[in-house]
Amino acid sequence: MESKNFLCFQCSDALGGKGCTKVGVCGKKSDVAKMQDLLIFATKGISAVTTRLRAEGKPVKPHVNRLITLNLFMTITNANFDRKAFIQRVEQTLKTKSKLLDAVDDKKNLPAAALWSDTQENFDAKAENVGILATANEDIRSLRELITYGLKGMAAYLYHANALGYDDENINAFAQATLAKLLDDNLSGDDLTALALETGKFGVDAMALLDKANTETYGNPEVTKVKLGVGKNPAILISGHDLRDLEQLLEQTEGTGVDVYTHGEMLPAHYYPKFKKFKHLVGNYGNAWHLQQTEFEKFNGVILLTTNCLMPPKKSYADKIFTTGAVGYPGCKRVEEVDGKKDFSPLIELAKKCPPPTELETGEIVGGFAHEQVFAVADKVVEAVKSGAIKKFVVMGGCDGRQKSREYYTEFAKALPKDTVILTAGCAKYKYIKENLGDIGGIPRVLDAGQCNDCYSLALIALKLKEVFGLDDVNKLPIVFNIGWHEAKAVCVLLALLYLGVKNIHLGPVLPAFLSPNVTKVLVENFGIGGTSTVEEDIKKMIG
Ligand code: SF4
Ligand code: SF3
Repeated sequence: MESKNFLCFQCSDALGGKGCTKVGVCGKKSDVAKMQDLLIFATKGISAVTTRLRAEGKPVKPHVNRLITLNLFMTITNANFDRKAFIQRVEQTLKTKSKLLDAVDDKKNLPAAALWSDTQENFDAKAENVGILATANEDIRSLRELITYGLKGMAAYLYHANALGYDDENINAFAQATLAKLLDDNLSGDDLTALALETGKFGVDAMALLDKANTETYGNPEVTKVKLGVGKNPAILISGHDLRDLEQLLEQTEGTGVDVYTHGEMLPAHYYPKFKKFKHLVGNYGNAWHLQQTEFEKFNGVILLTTNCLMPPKKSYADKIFTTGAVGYPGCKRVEEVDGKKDFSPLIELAKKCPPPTELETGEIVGGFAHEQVFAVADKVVEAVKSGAIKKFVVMGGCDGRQKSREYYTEFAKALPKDTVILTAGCAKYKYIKENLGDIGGIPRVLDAGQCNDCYSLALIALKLKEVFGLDDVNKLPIVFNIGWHEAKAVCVLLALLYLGVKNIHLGPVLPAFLSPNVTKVLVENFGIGGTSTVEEDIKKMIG
């Protein structure tokens, strides 16, 4: 097995603000990191083939699109730590690609990755040459990675839409054509910058597709109080972003005496009308992903990880962890989909033997302020702005993370003047949603729209306000953006916001390690992107 160094700098935990090289801060080992690099290379290769097929007027089948989508999703931060799973994906990708190649009429000028085929024995050697450092120019490398992470985030959202039966050929075709372009050494920095913005456009489309899939399947989110305490039954904790998994789990646990709790990014499921009918969906347990090693231990029951963020499980609860979809961890049990269905009975049987959860906290939190719910009270909001009761909206969506410096977001939220309203989505909210920040004439000061993909809702709300106030530019609204980021989904959201014309976004707690000084300069000069400093300075700068 390989033990040489690698380079990964795709998340906010990148070691020393530069990148992980021996073992990931996330726990990713070098032999896994290398198979992820190889899978991305193979995925670019098959994408070059599908792009050629489309150019020849030949349709690409859904199973091929889905293979590409899942490959991208699996390599996202804190999703999959299972080397074997990546090896299998590379093999499957090569096999599928070889069949597709037979259908290509004109194989001239296809990139080497499109023609690459190999046996498992050589995978490690091949992986050495196809990682991030294979691109020598640091600015081109930076832009290629920025786009790749945007595409990974987009793939995550597309995957969830697919799970509900929704798909979009334009998004698939764009993602694959873009992956193929990342192999093209003729593309300049300007070409890649334009491609990054276009990735933002398709990021918006992917989030819109998922929004449509979620709301048409589960109804429009409603303002909801979610319980934080626990009941007396044994239980299953479901984490991640996959609502279809939750739906199947709730159907299968109904009447079994096993309760279900949400964790992390699954919290917003409570806001959807369709999930409210399940009385055994008790509440939300714990906080954002980075506290899972202590909180999962106290849960006592079974835990299902449907997407990132998974931390390497502690021995005390590893035997109760199940993974599914893009997530994986060596030694942990898995639930696979068979004919569109997942069988959660092994989880239910195990849960029945477990003690009920240990209570971490009591009380409740309020959320469900997605676009339709906010539009319904738009008059009230506009009135509050016109009367001066609300002076500013502060978008604080994105991710939470393990760095101590992220306490900044709690302190920032608490220090905001009482006439400001926080708009949030994603697990970033855990830094302040339990702080009882009060309300303004009945409008809570923290409006949670949902998961990170529901940043789409925040964008729609901003565009609606622009329309209501008769403004020609979203940047003229009394809205500031102070976003916490951690992983690729937040990169997709960031590119989406840039595409929508939002300027002066503050990004913290650190700027991405994958941005080279020159690329950072472009983002600062053209979009006013900046980092964060101290709470006092930032309040002064952003609120005035
Ligand atoms: Fe490091 Fe983040 Fe990459 Fe893990 S995903 S190896 S923490 S940069
Ligand atoms: Fe959180 Fe991982 Fe990004 Fe969906 S669960 S926002 S960090």
